[in-house]
This record gives sequence, C-alpha cells and structure tokens, in this order.
Amino acid sequence: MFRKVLVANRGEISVRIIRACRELGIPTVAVYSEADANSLHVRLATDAYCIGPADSAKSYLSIPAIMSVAEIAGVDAIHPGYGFLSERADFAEICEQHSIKFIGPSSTSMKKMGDKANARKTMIDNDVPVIPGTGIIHDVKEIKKFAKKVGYPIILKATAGGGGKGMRIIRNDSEIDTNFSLCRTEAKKAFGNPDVYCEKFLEHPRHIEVQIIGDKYGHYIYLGERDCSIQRRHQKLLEEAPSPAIDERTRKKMGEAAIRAAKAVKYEGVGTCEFLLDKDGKWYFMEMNTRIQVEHCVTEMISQIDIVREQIRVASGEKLGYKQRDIILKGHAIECRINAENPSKDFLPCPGTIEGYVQPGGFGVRVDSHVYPGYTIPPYYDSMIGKLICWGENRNQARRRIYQALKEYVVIGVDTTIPFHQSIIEDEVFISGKFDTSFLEDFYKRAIKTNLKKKK
Ligand code: MV4
Repeated sequence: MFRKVLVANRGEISVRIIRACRELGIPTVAVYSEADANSLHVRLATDAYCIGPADSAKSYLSIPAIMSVAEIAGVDAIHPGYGFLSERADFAEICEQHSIKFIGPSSTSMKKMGDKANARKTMIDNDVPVIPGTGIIHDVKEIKKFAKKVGYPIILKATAGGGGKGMRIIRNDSEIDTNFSLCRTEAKKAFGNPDVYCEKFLEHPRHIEVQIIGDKYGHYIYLGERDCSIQRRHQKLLEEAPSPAIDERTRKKMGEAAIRAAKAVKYEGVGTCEFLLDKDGKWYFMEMNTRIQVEHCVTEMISQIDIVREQIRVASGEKLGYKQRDIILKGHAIECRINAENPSKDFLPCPGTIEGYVQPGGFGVRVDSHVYPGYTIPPYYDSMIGKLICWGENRNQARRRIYQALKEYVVIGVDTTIPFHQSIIEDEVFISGKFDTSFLEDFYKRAIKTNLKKKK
C-alpha cells in the first residue's frame, strides 16, 4: 500500500479522498491555494502545503507546484480527484516519469479514450455499440455524403473534446460549411486540435453511465448504471441509481459492454462509460470518463462498495476485492448537488460566508461536503458546496427521504439550489421517471404553465 498520498484537489472530493486514506491508514498531503487556507481538507490531511494564489492556473493546475510538494513531502502517489488535473494525460505521464503513482489509469489508456474518433473505432472493434458516425472529416463533401446516408440532424464533434464541449448540430445542407469551419476553429482554440468527426444526432436521449473498476491483473467489475439526464448546460444537477429506464437484462448488457470498452484500452482503476439511450431503448457508447466522478456516491449507496477505497487499493497494485457475483445492487439512491447559486438569476454563483449551517441526517442520508458554519465560499472555483445523497428500499422511498432531508438542510448567508431541488423532487414528470436530457427545459415550461393556471 502507498506510504503517503498527495491529494491534488480541493473541496468535497479532497475531503472524500482524505477520509478514504485515513481509513486505509495512509497519511495524506493536502495542497491548497491562498484562497483555501480555511478549507476542511487542509484540516483533515496529515500535512498541508500552500501551492500558490487563488487563480487555479497558478495553484491547483500548476504541475510544477504540485510536483514540488510531492517531492518535498515524499509522497509515492497523487490522487487528482475530479476536474483540475484529473484527465490530463500529460500530468499522468509526468507522474509516471517521476515514479509517483497517478491514482487513475495509465497515460496511454487516457490518451486512447481522450481521442474520441479513435475511441469510437476501438468500440466498433470490440462490439460496443456506437451511434452511426464517421472518422475524422477532411472535406465538407464527406459531411454531405454522411448526411445523405443517415439523414438530418447530424452532429459535428471535436475529437479532442468531450463533456459537451466542441459540438455543433447540423440540421440541413446549408449549415454544413459554416459549422465545419467554426467547429474546427473552436476545437483548435479549446483543445489545440482542429480535428472533428460526425455522428447522427439523437434527439432527447437519456444520459446513462456505467461505473467500472479494473485492477492491473485484468480483473474487471461493473457496478450498474447511474441516470444523469437532469442536466443544465452539461452540468449535472441531480443523479440517481439505478436508472428508472434500465431493466436487469439491459443493465447486464451495458455493464458487459463497459467492461469490453475498458479492457480494450487496458484500463486500470475506476472509470465510467457514458451511454445515450434513445426512445426505442437502443443505447450507444459516447465517451469514457477516466476519473472518479462527482456522482459516484449514488453507486456506493446501492452497491455498498467504497469506490474511492477500491480505487486507491487497485492503484497500489492490490487485487480487486470483489468479483462480479459479489456485486448486489439493492434499493435506490438519489443525489442532489447543492450549489451556492441562485436558480432564479440564471444560476448566478453566490459566494460568501455561510452564517448558519445545519446538515440533515438519519438513516439512509449522506452529506459529502467541505463546508461548515462560518466558512467563506471563495468566488474562484466551482460553486458546489456539497452533495446530499439519500438511499431508499425503492425509488419512491429515496425520493421521499431526500425531500425531507432537503427541507432539513439549512444554509444561511448564501443562496443555494436546495429549494430548486425540492421542486424537482416533487415534480410529476420526475416522479414518473419518464424523462430525458430535455427534462430541465420542459420543467421550466411546465412551471410557467402552472403559474398561469394559479393566477386564473
Ligand atoms: C450527442 C447527443 C446526441 N447525438 N451525440 C453531450 C455531452 C457529450 N458527452 C455527448 N453529448 C451529446 N452527444 C449524438 N450523436 C446529445 C448529447 C447531449 C447530451 C448528452 C448527455 C447529457 C446531456 C446532453 C445534453 C445535450 C446534448
């Protein structure tokens, strides 16, 4: 097992990782920016080092600053958490060159999944369904030909993109030229690579993702799926497991496909295969997230497996602690991301001091957070102040439990998304479980209609 782990992150995920290390008996090193001196992760870690100013480019994203601390503190592993350096193959490579274990996949696996056109090809070769699409586009004529074959709409995607960045929908012939040139320019600017490819565009899909874990001995397990369809501008608001749209047979098929995807790139560690599910129940691989994700907790609640602990164990070279037959998914879990934002001001971030704070609790209630009464939320980073996760024997029980927990949750001094989550939880379409990635737009439209009715 590791001697000492550096946690190259901040906020709730650094707290989550430090807790897992403490349980494993591993000392931890926190890094923090000048704006985070009072953060909980600094208190909970064995040691803490300031790595620079508030600006994350000069602190949490500074590879020299982090590698210097790694050397001075004498760590043998770095956990990148999510965001920041977590999906930077160049960082994983630097760690490899310095004999420091990057707690995540190898830089080679990361690069193979990071190139989306290449990943599509790998999936096709391994019987993982993908949306009809093309390789890298060299000429607009290829786009026209593809559109003729599959019909409009189609979508252009940057091969170096992902997570919704660098995409353009094309709805007719006249939109090809400008979209091709704009997409390439944007891709070059955002990712340093102008290459784009084409796919048939699926309207109103559900976003389903499968959690997998692999060890360095080629053993893999899947922990079922999460439904992440409730998003706003590619930012998830609420996630649940299992998905109300997936039956036992599909779960197994998707899980096995996710493992084939991981095996194809010799993937080690925890990862997530993202799929889109269409109206007819057909599903397709989209991309693989090569990090621990914000929403991993809903899977932990239904599988009773500590995913971060397992991630650290397999990274250190230990064997996966479970076989597929050990994995028994039980009940239902829902997670609400609590952000210091105002939904009625277009989700405007609301940094500031938390004057009063009371967390909910009780059976099946979990809060993962780094904040406390008197904590000041800095304006420089993500506005998530915590996650509320509730488990129930079934979806309705989980829903009722999280509704009560949201009511108990008191945050005074800043605006939060807590009331907004309450209205989602009691929304009739959410209750029905029949929704897709357009949920939020439809939710607003319904809210306007309901208000008009009330005024009458
Ligand atoms: C798509 C799609 C429809 N058709 N690809 C957005 C995030 C990125 N991982 C993939 N994304 C999409 N790719 C095809 N061929 C629709 C989306 C999409 C989406 C996907 C998941 C969750 C929310 C979304 C919101 C808008 C678009």
